[in-house]
Amino acid sequence: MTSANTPPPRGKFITFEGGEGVGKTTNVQWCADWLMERGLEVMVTREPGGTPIAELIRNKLLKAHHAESMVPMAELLLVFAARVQHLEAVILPALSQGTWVLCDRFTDSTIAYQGFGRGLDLGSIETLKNLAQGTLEPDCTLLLDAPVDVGMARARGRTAISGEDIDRFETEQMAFFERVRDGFQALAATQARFVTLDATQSLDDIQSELAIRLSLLSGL
Ligand code: Z5A
Repeated sequence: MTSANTPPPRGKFITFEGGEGVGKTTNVQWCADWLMERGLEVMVTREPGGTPIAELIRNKLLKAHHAESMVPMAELLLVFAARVQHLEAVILPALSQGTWVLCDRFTDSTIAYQGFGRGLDLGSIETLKNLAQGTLEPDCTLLLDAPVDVGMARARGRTAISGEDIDRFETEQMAFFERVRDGFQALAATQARFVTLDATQSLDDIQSELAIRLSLLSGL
């Protein structure tokens, strides 16, 4: 129990990563429900986005099909501009109040998409990462991994049902998404905070694995 003067223990920062259509959004919400049912304060957010300003940047990055093509460095800087706003206005205050923050994509997506996908220099991305987030890293990163065609078919199926327009990234070629998947796998191979889940499994099977992970992280 915490007294009136003792700050609550910092919340945990969990990120969900992977290619298009692998089930991030579905499973972020499932995890939030699992934790809230056990009495924890939880916030679900996403990148790019998560604040009004960062959502405006998201719109420029994803939805707007510009008359000129966006150069990769402009894309990279916009992603980090949105992230700094999101961190300062939403993520850091929530963590310091003891809220668990579940974030649909974070900086690993930048390394995978702008680094491996677009071919931007990984050292420059690391410099921007240090500038934006200092020593902050997720407590755990859940990587949902599936062959590109599996995720793509699921995402296209969802778009067909909802009638949403496809976004700027969805117009990329298969080879781009293969490089992105390689990027996530390379990160997962070198960093202990990653847990890789086989996203071709049924949702029931994935969520059984997620429950084990959440239980370990929360002690519940
Ligand atoms: N981006 C970037 O370039 N750099 C950055 O730093 C960041 C992002 C942070 C954001 O898109 C885009 O921004 C993204 C990278 C770029 N572009 N792409 N591609 P986003 O995150 O908003 O959208 P997305 O990655 O394309 O995700 P998505 O299409 O929303 O997919 P998802 O969230 O991973 O999946 P889902 O919506 O939960 O599931 C898709 C469908 O599959 C749905 O109908 C589910 O019911 C179904 N599903 C999910 N799991 C299963 C299983 N296991 N079995 C069967 N069916 C399933």
